[in-house]
Amino acid sequence: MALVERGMVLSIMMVAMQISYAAVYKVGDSAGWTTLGNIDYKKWAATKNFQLGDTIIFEYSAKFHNVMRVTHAMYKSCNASSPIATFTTGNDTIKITNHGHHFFFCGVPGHCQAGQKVDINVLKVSVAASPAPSSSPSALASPAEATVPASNVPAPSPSNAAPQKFIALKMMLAFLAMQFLAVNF
Ligand SMILES: *[C@@H]1O[C@H](CO)[C@@H](O)[C@H](O)[C@H]1NC(C)=O
Ligand SMILES: *[C@@H]1O[C@H](CO)[C@@H](O)[C@H](O)[C@H]1NC(C)=O
Ligand SMILES: [Cu+2]
Repeated sequence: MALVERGMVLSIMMVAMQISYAAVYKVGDSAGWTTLGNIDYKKWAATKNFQLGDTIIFEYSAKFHNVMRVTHAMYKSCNASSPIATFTTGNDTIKITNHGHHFFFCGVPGHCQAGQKVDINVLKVSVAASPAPSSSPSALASPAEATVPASNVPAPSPSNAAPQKFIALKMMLAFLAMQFLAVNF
């Protein structure tokens, strides 16, 4: 009985911890990946706290758009001549597995210039998970990162609340499971 219980708690804990770090973000939220409506993708990204393991979804009409992952230089100049990767399904799911900047734009002529571009930046220090270590050397901005205006960060929008809350719940669950184990072992 106790063994079954322990096993159950352990598996709940493992699932909870695994899911804690995997949020799914649809670029542009309900608007998706488009040139219509002047979506501010910079603003959209600024309200998110991207983590390793998160998934980014680009949803769009494949007739009119695409997704290219590019270098910072290409991103800045909207130069689509040699992308790192190109996605064209109209429902492109990209899992983030590295820290730092991930630059994307639409490679259809004129679209990047019109603002269909987004910088997914995965910070080394998680804002949500660990409030403390801001003095670690690895957290210092590199010259490339320093060019991104840090002041241009608006208050979190309601669209940000859902995944954050979800993550908090999962972490709480993991914490409770740990407490339970500590008492029962
Ligand atoms: C785009 O990038 C390529 C390769 O990096 C370069 O040869 C080309 O001149 C660039 N085009 C523009 C318009 O800057
Ligand atoms: C896009 O793919 C995701 C899974 O990767 C799926 O949940 C979603 O329904 C798809 N959307 C469309 C419009 O096909
Ligand atoms: Cu486009």
